[in-house]
Amino acid sequence: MTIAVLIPCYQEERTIGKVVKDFRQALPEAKIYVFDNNCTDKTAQIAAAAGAIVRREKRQGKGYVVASMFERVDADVYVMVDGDDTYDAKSVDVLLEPIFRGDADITVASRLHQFADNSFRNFHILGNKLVCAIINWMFKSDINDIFSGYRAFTREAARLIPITARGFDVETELTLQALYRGLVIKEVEAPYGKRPEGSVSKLKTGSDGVLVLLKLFLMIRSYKPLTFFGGLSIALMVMGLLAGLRPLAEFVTDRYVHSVPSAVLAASLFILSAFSLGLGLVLNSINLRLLEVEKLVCKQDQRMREVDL
Ligand SMILES: Nc1nc2c(ncn2[C@@H]2O[C@H](COP(=O)(O)OP(=O)(O)O)[C@@H](O)[C@H]2O)c(=O)[nH]1
Ligand SMILES: [Mg+2]
Repeated sequence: MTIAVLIPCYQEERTIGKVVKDFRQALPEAKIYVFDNNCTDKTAQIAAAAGAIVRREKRQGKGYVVASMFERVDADVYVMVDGDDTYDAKSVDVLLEPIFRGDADITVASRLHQFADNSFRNFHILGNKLVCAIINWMFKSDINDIFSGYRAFTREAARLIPITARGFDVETELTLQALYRGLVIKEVEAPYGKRPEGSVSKLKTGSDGVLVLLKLFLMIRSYKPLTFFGGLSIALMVMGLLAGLRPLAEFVTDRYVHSVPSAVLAASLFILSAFSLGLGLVLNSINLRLLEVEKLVCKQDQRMREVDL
């Protein structure tokens, strides 16, 4: 069983040496890859000196880095972790256990149980809870920490998930894509520290928060179209009913509709509502068919590889 530790890095010279050393100690049999995302500091040199294999990704952004890590590194199990020394290398056994036992395809180290005083910045816990609540409601899942950067994947899970995120919306995408494909995600608890003095987080609360919400919105629209357009349809129908109350009452009492504009508005809203429901149904069946095709392709792919072996 080969294990690869993947560390996406942007300007982490202060901590990367220790992270590589800690993981070499915790997982002596693993290969450690540091992905240098156009660092202008000494991250790459320090990582190489500490014994990591350094690869470069020139497109700037964590999403690009994660996609390229899965494409360019081959292993049975992948461990992904930040280069900022906030995650505990010794917890890697706990993280890998459900994967080795065959209980999970992806494991996530949840940071919300054991963390230092200023591990999290304002709004980050709130944003995390909000996004988790939406996803758990949509997929009937039980995710508590969606933005954790400390994760493990089986080779199959990594192969099944196409990553289109460019930046810090990658964790949201990884989770949603996995849930959509029926992969099993298990959370384990691990301590979360704070960045040492002089080391700065690359996450920008405002713009990255908007990016995550946008990603969530776009993914719900494409992956749960019946919920999305069905919800929209219900909202339009309720508005149509409200607009139609007066014309309807007039018709019942006078056998004639005086408030024509309201009647026209109500009729238009009902048409839009039906249109939205139709769109949801069509997209939903296209999605189901696509999922079947994907499964068939995967099966074929697996058979070909077995023949090769
Ligand atoms: N911002 C940013 N981070 C990157 C990039 N490429 C890799 N990273 C790494 O992604 C990891 C997570 O970023 P970090 O700033 O720690 O985010 P936080 O853990 O949410 O504070 C770190 O190891 C970064 O070095 C990039 O292009 N931009
Ligand atoms: Mg970090």
